[in-house]
Amino acid sequence: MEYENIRVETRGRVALITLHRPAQLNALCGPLIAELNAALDGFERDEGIGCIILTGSEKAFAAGADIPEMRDRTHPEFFVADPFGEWDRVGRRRKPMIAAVAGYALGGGCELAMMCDFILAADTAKFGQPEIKLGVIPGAGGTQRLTRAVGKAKAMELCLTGRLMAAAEAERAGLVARIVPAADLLAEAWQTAETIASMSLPAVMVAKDCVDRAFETTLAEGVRYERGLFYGLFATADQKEGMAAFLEKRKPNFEHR
Ligand code: CO8
Repeated sequence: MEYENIRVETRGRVALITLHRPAQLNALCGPLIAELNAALDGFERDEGIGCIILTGSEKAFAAGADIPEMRDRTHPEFFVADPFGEWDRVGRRRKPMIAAVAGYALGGGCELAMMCDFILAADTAKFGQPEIKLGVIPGAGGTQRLTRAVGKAKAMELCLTGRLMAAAEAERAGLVARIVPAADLLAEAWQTAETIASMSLPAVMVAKDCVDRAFETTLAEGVRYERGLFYGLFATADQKEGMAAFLEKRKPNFEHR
């Protein structure tokens, strides 16, 4: 399928989606989000794909939602069209998604990165929720996901001042999993994604589901949830294969990957 606002590539069991609106620093317009969801729908259906990388350009992962597109919207238009419904779909994917972020990840760009399962950041990455400078607030989950990631003090400061946060601070605060030199970002992302895609896909999806559950529930409920799914994995051939391979000192040959 031909896309206008994204580029798509697959290598083995890994898919790479590159946001591609260079003249607008990958500003996230409605058609881009629709194309992103169309690509993700395909990769979710494709049994040959085990992990997805989402990236932007060297200068910008994404500089936010598209401001000219939003500027003249009215309340009833937003209410009826509910553009955030499409954004939410990005964050509800069941296969693992890595955000590989270089340059600006601002506003909706930061929110999109946080919808992924974790963020690998180039040392050039800059994160922020500058919507306050436009007279609005984050609208695609930023006040919630950023607060869960970095805690109230820093989230509040970023949302109230619009200050940008460099990669090192973002890593210290727990927003990003790891920082790598900008020149190595994509290679690191491919390698990490290949590692994940080489595992048993049901186990990967269950692990993702359980970690996400930690944000939705109490500790006791979350542990109970994890326990049920842990026992459930013993119904898979991949559990038998994984443990047999360890004991036979060989690499596992998972059925579902
Ligand atoms: N939307 C549309 N175009 C943009 C955006 C954007 N968010 N950001 C940058 N651009 C465009 C600029 O207008 C400019 O275009 P042109 O050359 O035609 O004037 C081009 O990209 C290059 O930008 P700059 O010249 O400004 O580049 P600089 O290197 O000087 O600055 C910055 C880079 C700091 C990233 C700067 O562009 C900037 O501050 N951008 C806006 C950042 C921002 O405020 N983001 C938040 C947007 S609101 C939001 O994300 C709410 C999310 C809720 C989801 C809504 C769903 C409907």
